[in-house]
Amino acid sequence: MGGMTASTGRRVLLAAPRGYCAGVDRAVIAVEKALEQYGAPIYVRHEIVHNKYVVQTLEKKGAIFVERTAEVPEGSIVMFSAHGVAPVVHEEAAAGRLATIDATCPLVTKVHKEAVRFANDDFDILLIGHEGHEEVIGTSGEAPDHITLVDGPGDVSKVEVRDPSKVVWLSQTTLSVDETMETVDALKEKFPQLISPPSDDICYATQNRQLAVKQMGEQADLVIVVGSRNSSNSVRLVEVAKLAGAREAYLVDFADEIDESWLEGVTTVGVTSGASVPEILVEQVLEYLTTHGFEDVELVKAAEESITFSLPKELRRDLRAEAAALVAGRTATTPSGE
Ligand code: 0K2
Ligand code: SF4
Repeated sequence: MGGMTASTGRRVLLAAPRGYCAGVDRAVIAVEKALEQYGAPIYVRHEIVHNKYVVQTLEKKGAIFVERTAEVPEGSIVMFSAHGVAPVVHEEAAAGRLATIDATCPLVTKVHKEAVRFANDDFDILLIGHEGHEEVIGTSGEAPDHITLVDGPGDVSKVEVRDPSKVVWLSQTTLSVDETMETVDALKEKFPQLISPPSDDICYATQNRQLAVKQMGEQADLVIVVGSRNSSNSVRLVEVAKLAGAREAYLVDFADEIDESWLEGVTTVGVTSGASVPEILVEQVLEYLTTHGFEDVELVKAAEESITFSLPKELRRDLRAEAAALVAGRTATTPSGE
């Protein structure tokens, strides 16, 4: 409360849950553990999670981020990001004599397995997701001949299938729940026999963060979402906040990106963060708001989360020895060193 001074009525609504999900926590710890166990450098194919601060911090500790497997020197250790990879990437790594650590979120792996199973049953799979997003590239790679990408309701009219009685939809894990349901409704209208995934593909963390920001958006004049531009789940939080009624919603990587003008005429500010965002970045935003007269913080709690995942199994092996053996194997079979 404002103490002796008159209350300005200015307040912050802080979303719960927000920030790290179980898959991100696991992936970030996996990079740190790999650096401790095997020493730098550890190569990571694609940003381990889509967050600038996380990537910069891990780079300082000796992680090297690359976009293509071919950029990783032979005999190195490479980690795959939380978003998952297509099977062909595992093949590339084996061909390049790389020891691999797979930090794909188990909930992404679950969608990969669904794709494989429906493809084996010869279904046409309509994968709802954002074109070009790393996760969608990985999932599609499991069954490229069976999967058609559907990027929102606008894509439905052009979707074609071989047999409308054998169609299933699957999705990226980090989509807007409401927009996905719109897409599904449109698909069902076109293909009445469309089958739904055996369990939710949009993960618990994505759903819960959207629930919280929805509640917040109903009450807030302004919503600040901490997260990076390329983070699908973070960008969705901005959209959901606006649809829920927030006058404005902005995405920031860091507190210093907040423009003072955003606060003009604002009494209630909502704050949340994407699933790839460390809490320290949220704390910095709250500090900024405190110094601008927003001292009262109320929690808007939409769900309780307790799920955790164990670390990638490869971290229990000696990967430097494996990488050395892979290179030795190559030397033995191709003595000319071509
Ligand atoms: O939301 P995105 O899928 O773009 O990814 P991140 O911001 O890295 O969040 C973690 C989710 C990773 C996989 O689902
Ligand atoms: Fe896994 Fe969901 Fe987190 Fe993605 S957002 S890493 S699917 S828990």
